[in-house]
Amino acid sequence: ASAAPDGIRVNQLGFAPQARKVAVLPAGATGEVEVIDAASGAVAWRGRTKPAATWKESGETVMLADFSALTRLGEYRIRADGAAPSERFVVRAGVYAELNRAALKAFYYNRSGMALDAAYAGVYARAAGHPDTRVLVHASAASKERPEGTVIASARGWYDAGDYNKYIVNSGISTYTLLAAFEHYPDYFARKRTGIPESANQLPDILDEALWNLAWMLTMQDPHDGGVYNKLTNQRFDGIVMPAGASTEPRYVVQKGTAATLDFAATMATAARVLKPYEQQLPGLSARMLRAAEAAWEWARANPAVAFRNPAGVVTGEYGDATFDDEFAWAAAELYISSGKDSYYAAMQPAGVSASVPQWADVRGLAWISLAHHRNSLSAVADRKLIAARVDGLAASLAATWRSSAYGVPMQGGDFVWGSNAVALNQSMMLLQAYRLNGKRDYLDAAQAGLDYVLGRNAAGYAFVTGFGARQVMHPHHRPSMADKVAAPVPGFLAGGPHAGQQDKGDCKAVYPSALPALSYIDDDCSYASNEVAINWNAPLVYVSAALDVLGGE
Ligand code: G3I
Ligand code: 9MR
Repeated sequence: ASAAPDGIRVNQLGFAPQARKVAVLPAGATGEVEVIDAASGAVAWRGRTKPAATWKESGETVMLADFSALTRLGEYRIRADGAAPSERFVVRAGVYAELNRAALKAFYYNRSGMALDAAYAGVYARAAGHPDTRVLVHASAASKERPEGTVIASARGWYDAGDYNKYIVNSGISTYTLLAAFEHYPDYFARKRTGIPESANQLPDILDEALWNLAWMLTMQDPHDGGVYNKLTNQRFDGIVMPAGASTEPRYVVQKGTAATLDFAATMATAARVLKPYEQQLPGLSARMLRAAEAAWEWARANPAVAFRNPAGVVTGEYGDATFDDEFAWAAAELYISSGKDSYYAAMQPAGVSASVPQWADVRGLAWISLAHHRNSLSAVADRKLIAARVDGLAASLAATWRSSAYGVPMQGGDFVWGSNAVALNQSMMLLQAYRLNGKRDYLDAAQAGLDYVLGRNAAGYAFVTGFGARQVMHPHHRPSMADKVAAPVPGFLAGGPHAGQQDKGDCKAVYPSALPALSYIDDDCSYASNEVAINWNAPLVYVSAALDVLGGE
């Protein structure tokens, strides 16, 4: 099935009964809309659209239909004269449970150094690649204790994306987001089994998954000084091969840096707190993580401005970031919460820290997420009013955009960057923090709109998660999906999404359908700038799908 370009757009999975439910209709449609039972054709809801408006991001003139009043469980389609009907969707509780399970399982499919057994991976079973048990210290990372060429073990971890390298900066925000999902919705994840080798143990699967990467992250810290290497990488990207078929040229740990070290500190401090109740299963680990976090913090204090640039000869992903105030704030906040030491709160200098939608290069929003979640148990130094004001302030501005958007989404202009679908979900994640604080219904509804957007209520008309929805992404830039000879891509991955910059034009022969931001997407595996997958894009999908399942009433 494929949504005609002039079709009615809707979240192709569906909605919880009490959720805000919105569809986008093309300008050619009449203002009369019907939601019909998909099987019987009976009319379940009838109403009118809002007036037409133009979304400059896609150049479309569209109308919104709000059918939230339809709460009866069922499977439906939306129709209107003058437009192709929508795809099918359902109304029921727990509507994102399978999506959430798959989004989390995607991390398993991207594990480095592990064979994926058919018992867990089905047709996506594969041999292990990149054991990383013998990795070289690169010239850029050499120290007295570890000169160039020193061999270290740095196994496990997730591949970053469609490539096979492992980057600390991007691992930090990704791992944190999974830990936060568990910290905020423990009951939801306590029961959730993703079908991984650890599913039979005493830990929730989401923690087992996070531990796979945390174990690797710990190896990326130089034990002699607390500094953390930016990445574990090939010199050049591997070809389009399965992990086991990848180049056997040496892999390196490359240059320590301030951003990587602080992201590590924040993530380890968070993990120390979240894993503390599992002392029996993980003896000593929580304390070890907190020590590692504090040692990283000390290194960053002594080396406060070491920006990362790819050293000569290394051309893989850079995740270069030269501003560190956000990483300092995030690390300080997590260390404060987990250690209870007021000095970290002071070091955060919270009055000078704004809130923004998180992404790999800007992590200050993560500090506010954690402070808001823990606000009732913080020590006296914490300014609770400030915490609430920061979280609400960001949500209010996102909700204002959502309210005035022709598409009814918080996404706009500058949000269509590389990985824009994750911008939508990180916006939702921040809106949800404000909703959890003050219960303002608009924030929940705007957060729902962000998930609706990636699941089909978008200009490209795709449900952007592999394996889900009626109009699916089939060709992500993901080496296993490209090389495995299975027609369907590995499921549960969020495609990067429309990217106004179209920064793969030189390499990708496929043609972008439009120069407009919201249409700058190609479902072709050559399009790494619009159709790659990445751990930092999947993590907010895990968070938001869980939160909306829980808050919508599973
Ligand atoms: O910071 C500049 C800004 O000053 C400028 O105005 C703007 C206009 O183009 O660009 C900004 O830089 C962008 C940067 O991200 C920071 O947002 C670059 O153009 C853009 O190319 C860059 O994209 C990153 C991309 O790697 C290329 O480096 C993506 O955020 C990042 O998600 C992506 O990550 C890759 C890894 O490197 C390798 N593994 C796969 C992964 C996903 O594609
Ligand atoms: O596969 C690489 C992808 O993971 C990166 O995000 C992207 C940008 O750094 O680069 C991809 O590799 C391409 C390389 O940059 C240029 N030659 C084609 C490669 C894709 O096959």
